[in-house]
Amino acid sequence: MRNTTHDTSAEERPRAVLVSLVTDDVKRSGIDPVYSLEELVALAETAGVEVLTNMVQNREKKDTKWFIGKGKVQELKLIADELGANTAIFDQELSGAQVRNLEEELDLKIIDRTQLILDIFAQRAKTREGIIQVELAQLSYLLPRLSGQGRNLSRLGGGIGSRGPGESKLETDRRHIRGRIDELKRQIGEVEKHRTMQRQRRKKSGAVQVALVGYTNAGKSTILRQLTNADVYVQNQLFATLDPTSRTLELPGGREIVLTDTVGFIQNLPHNLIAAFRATLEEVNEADLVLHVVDASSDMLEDQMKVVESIMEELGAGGKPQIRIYNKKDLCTPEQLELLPEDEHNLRLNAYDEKDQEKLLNRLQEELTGGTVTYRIPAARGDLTSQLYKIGEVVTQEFDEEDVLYEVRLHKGEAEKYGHLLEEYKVR
Ligand SMILES: Nc1nc2c(ncn2[C@@H]2O[C@H](COP(=O)(O)OP(=O)(O)OP(=O)(O)O)[C@@H](O)[C@H]2O)c(=O)[nH]1
Ligand SMILES: [Mg+2]
Repeated sequence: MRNTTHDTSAEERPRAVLVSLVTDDVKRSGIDPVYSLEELVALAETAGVEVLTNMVQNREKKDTKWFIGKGKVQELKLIADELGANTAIFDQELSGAQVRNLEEELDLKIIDRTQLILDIFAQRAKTREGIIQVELAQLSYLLPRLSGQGRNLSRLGGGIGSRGPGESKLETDRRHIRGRIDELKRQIGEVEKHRTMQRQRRKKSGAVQVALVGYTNAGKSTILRQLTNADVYVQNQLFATLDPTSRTLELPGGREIVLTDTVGFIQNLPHNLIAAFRATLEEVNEADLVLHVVDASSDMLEDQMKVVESIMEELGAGGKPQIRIYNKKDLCTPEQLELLPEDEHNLRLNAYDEKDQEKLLNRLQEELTGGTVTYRIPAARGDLTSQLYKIGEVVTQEFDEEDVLYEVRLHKGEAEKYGHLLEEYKVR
């Protein structure tokens, strides 16, 4: 299954009216509907949609049949006619029945936020791993929406590019889709195995793992590229990065770390997507240190940080040691700058500024280097000595009868991993 936005030359470019329904539930959720709609505009444009206008309805609850109120449906029809729209994109998730009812009444392609995000991911997926994960997410989204629906499967499945999972080989039946889901899960199992092996290899090499996480467009890939010259995709658009990229990097003290760039987060990230991307996001769980990159120049800074933190919790990575990077400080107003903390857990950065890059590397160096510890180890215990070399840098070494006294400057991550064996030989 592929998204076909860019290879439907016969297809006209989607021209869309965006629709947001602000219910009491939405208000309670703490998500700012105005900002959410702005983001929907950016998402739609990222997907190649021409955004014509938007409309908002405040309503206590959604309408079961139409999602928005019946009167609003007619209003939408008029606006769409007048502007020559062929698509309506809703900022909230619709049921399969609502999509069908709206499509029939309006003769527009109906898409919701989740589907739009899935569509962008489908456009972006380049690696085998990414492609499998997106397809799984799309099918998991689609499957519950097929129930009780006897006809015209193809209309429902279609994303922006009109086809999505709908028309090609998926216009068969649910059994077919279930079979495909099982197959994809099996393939993801293999991806997982492969990733685990890669990680074990990296662990053996002793390098500390550092993961860049953050809201989409915060500047994660830029930081990776600036620090390592990695050839990664940097774009002023949402979800530029889909697959994690890792590069080794040498800290000022000569120590090597592995820095990993990851997929960006967004509010209301479809749950199916998080589930499908678990294999990829596992990189975050394995990290010794998380660099949470935020776009400090955004007005929605606080909300974006909250979204990232809650997804991190969901992934089980909430408790990791973390440094917050307030990126794009060069775009901040003096008032914005003033509010940004700077201490051992918070760092202001212009990713393109060499001095700032140096500052970040030094901060990493400090963070990953513990104090010094002295061990007394029997000279005959070569096994322990080799552990010792894993947990840090031996600064001095002194013989004392049958023992050797080692002074070690600890490497934090490794000391936590391998230090326990040496605990009883600690002198101070
Ligand atoms: N002015 C300025 N622009 C920056 C800075 N860091 C990143 N950018 C720009 O911000 C945009 C997004 O950068 P990316 O590195 O692609 O962001 P990302 O976090 O990887 O985004 P996704 O992969 O979409 O999640 C690009 O246009 C960058 O050039 C910075 O410190 N200052
Ligand atoms: Mg990126």
